[in-house]
Amino acid sequence: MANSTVKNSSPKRSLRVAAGQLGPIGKDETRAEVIDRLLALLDEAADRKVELVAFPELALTTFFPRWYTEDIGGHDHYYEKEMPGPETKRLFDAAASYGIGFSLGYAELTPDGHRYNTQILVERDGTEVAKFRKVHIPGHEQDEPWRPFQHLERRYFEESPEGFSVWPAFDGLVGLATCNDRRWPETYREMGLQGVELIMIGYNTPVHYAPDPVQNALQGFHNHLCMQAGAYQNGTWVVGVAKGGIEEGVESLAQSAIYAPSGQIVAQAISNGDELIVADCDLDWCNKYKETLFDFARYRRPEVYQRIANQKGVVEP
Ligand code: ING
Repeated sequence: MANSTVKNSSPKRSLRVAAGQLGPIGKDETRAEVIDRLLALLDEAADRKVELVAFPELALTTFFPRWYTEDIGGHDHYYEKEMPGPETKRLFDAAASYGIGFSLGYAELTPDGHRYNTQILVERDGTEVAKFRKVHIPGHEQDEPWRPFQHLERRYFEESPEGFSVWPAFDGLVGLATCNDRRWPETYREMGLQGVELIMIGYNTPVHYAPDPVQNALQGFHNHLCMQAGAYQNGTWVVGVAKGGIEEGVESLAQSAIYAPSGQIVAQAISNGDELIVADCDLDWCNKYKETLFDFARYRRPEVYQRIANQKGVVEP
């Protein structure tokens, strides 16, 4: 009788992924200074043989929606008119020379005058995979002087008309979401229904939540709660990457983390500053959930979920 057991170890699709967390970016910090910080994280990623680095939301500038301007164009100097542009090209060139892919959040001003909170996804060979525009825009549209600081994203960014996509890249299926998107279960399920295996989510999250300050102490809990649930309920890896620390007087949540399809946290930042956290993500691990508990084709009941897609607000019985 054969005494050698043949392990059915088909080669794992293991991807070494990092979150490139940033500390505060001052309102007068130049893009060149910020790019130097991103390059330092990229250098460390190369040393650690990382293949894909997720950078935060609005990673090139300070979080300018905290200040009201009468003129909507008052913050236009914080937007990118092209990506890569003259200042960001250094980052793209360095990443391509290392063979490292990355996602990068920035404020986008399109040639026809649209303003989006955007992320770009770049493959290891330097080619652009996709651009994603933030879907759920939190905060308010007008100056609200009662607040210690503003959260005027709804003044300075339009909602994405495109929604959530998933792209074949990095030997798997990859998706993007931005900050407030991570709080909505629809975000993950829209990508889960496209087979997503890795979602990268950049965020800038003030600790103080003016409409209900009781939530301040729960920001870290809510941060992990959303992404652990999203990962588990859709059998996908999730990378949450912060711009944290006290930025222009506003304390922002750090606690970047990498979440397995089980919902477990497999890597977590310990600082509020520039910090690289790394995890080896076995993309085939997703199937332990996609092919069992969350076998959507077998168990989902869209015929009784019609409200989720077709109804915006609450309609009481
Ligand atoms: N920021 C915040 C976020 O959703 C916010 C807005 C802050 C919501 C605090 C709730 C509590 O993380 C962005 N940029 O969406």
